[in-house]
Amino acid sequence: MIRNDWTAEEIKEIYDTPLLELVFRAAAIHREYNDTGEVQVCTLLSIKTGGCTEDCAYCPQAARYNTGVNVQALMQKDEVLKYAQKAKEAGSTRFCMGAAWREVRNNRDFDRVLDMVKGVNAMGMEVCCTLGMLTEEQAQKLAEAGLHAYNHNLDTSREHYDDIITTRTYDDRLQTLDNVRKAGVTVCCGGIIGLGETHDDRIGMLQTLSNMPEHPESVPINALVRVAGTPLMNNPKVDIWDMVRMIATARIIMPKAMVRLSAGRAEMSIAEQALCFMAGANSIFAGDKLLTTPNPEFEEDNAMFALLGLKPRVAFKEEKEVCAH
Ligand code: SAM
Ligand code: DTB
Ligand code: SF4
Repeated sequence: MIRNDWTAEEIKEIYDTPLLELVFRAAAIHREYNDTGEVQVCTLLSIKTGGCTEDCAYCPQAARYNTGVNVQALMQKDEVLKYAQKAKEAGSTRFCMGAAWREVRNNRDFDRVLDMVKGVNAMGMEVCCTLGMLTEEQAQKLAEAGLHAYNHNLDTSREHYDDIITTRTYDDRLQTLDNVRKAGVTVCCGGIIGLGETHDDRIGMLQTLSNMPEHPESVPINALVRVAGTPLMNNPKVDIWDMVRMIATARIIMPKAMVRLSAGRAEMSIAEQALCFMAGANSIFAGDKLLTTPNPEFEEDNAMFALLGLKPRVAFKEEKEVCAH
């Protein structure tokens, strides 16, 4: 049963379950709702990098921190499509384009992004974008261009949010997510752990996600990648058990969502990642770079899939199943 009325107490009880029991429960629910043998492989591309006006304390692309990220203007469409083709050939079924923007503006850059979306969609991949805040009209234009998903993370709880970002509000984020929904684009929304949040903050974020009128189809769980020059560079490394708890809890309360083991894999062993898959994660980002930070090599991930007997998930699986019925 899919629920949208989880209380914080209920989520806390799940999150605090003894670890092996929690993993067992999450694995059982995962098996009931999803094909546990498959993991979706996605590729990220930073189409506009660095120089961002915002002050997100974790982010290497904020102009105000000295992180050594090279500023790069919006890429050309043809170049982006070449990357998308390579990603497809390497087995990715979802291609996500990220821009270091506060928000989308109605200008030629946006028109170029719409062309990129059309191009990637025509290649038969699920196309996703993460471009900052969006109006309903902009979301509609992206939908018309063939956008499958829009990523916009809550990042943390409402209570902890102001310690991480001051240049836009939690409600701004929820408004963008609402605009995406209204345009009929699927929602990709999750957060980051390791920002100095409490366990209750994590539970609060999961509650906001799971109590949306419709669960996000995709929930990325990121472990903070600590980048020199950002205010959070000296935060402690995320404990793998916290990552496992987060993934398992997300899986139990949002059984059908794609739970994505997102940033942080470069610092995880295969055994640790296997625990995350056991706990219900069913997607990764492949390729040696996320947006600006390192990610495991393609060959390493191939070897991991072979070792664990995982197979990559096909594109548009949900839609195909609906059509078949
Ligand atoms: N500028 C747009 C925005 O903020 O919505 C899109 C790109 S932004 C880089 C996308 C997401 O990447 C952020 O919301 C955050 O969750 C994640 N992210 C950024 N830096 C990260 C880091 N150092 N570690 C983990 N996740 C990070
Ligand atoms: C998400 O939740 N994680 C991805 C994707 N959505 C856009 C981004 C992770 C970025 C990590 C830092 C970097 O590489 O710049
Ligand atoms: Fe800019 Fe997005 Fe980074 Fe925040 S997370 S600084 S909005 S690129």
